[in-house]
Amino acid sequence: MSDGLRHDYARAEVRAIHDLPLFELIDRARAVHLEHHPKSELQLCTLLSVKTGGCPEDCAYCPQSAHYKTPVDREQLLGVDEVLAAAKRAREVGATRLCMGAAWREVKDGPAFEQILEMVSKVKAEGLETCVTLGMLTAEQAQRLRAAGLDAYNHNLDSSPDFYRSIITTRTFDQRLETLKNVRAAGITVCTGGIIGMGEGVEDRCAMLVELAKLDPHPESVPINALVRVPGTPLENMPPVDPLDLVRMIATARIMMPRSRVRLSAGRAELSREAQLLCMYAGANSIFYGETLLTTPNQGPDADTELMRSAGLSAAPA
Ligand code: SAM
Ligand code: DTB
Ligand code: SF4
Repeated sequence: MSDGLRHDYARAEVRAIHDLPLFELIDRARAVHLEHHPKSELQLCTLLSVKTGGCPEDCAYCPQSAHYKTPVDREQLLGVDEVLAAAKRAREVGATRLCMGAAWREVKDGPAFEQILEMVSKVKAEGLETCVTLGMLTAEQAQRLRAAGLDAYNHNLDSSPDFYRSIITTRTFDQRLETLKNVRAAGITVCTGGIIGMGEGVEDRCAMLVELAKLDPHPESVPINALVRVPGTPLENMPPVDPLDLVRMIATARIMMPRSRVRLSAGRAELSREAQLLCMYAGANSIFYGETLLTTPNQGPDADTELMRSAGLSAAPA
């Protein structure tokens, strides 16, 4: 309880919150939200894939896995200048954080990692918060990222420990927790969440939230993704996520992790404006902002500016 918040939720207790009558759930989540966060602010984070495709992992949802034939081609690590140009564009359209992703299983020491460190320090110098997601990380690598100016590290638990095994076989749930431990120990803020719509049950969704809330302190950011169904991946034919399932997940996460930023993440392009706003009313106060996520389309900045204007939301300061 180092943060004075609860880390010992039982799955049944979470299920009871999750399954409340919808308005009651939203009322509770909104009350928690208003107690801990400004009521009309949205954090705008831009994603950039700095190393795309050809990943050795077999994550069943992922278009970048080398195990599946998808529309995503393998690309080299971007140069520092290309990344800086993208960072400036992101800042100009209003983003406060740049999250750079690499389709790696893990970070390997060597020239590519040195280049990532340079990207981090230069993006930071542009006045943006920096986040990277590079796969597994050792304690030493985490410390080097911190020294380069890294603010946040994204590494998702993805699903419940049980369901995880049916989605990824090439690394374990415990290895994910180990990476998060290294990130926390280095003094980098933790960004970790998961995906719904992969065929998991509500019990799995609740079990994932239990695991996220066990982290002490709670993760600073909790991305909740709806599966983006990409042709060629094993999950391409999953039914679409019911937007109200997303609202329930976000509201439950908000109640369990009151101080965390809950991010309405992938899958937003398929949501109506009203569904997005309901997610935000229920506790989401961060979005991925930009034309693309890592490899798939996102609702662009113009639509987001319009959405924020219509609801009277403002961009959260860095
Ligand atoms: N390779 C690194 C890793 O897996 O840790 C970093 C990049 S990986 C693409 C980051 C996260 O994106 C995954 O953990 C997953 O939660 C999310 N993601 C990937 N493909 C997705 C999809 N099709 N729909 C929703 N979320 C997805
Ligand atoms: C997260 O939770 N979602 C982002 C980010 N963290 C790295 C990635 C979403 C990827 C969606 C599929 C794609 O565009 O490749
Ligand atoms: Fe690789 Fe990350 Fe995609 Fe898994 S989610 S296949 S580790 S890029």
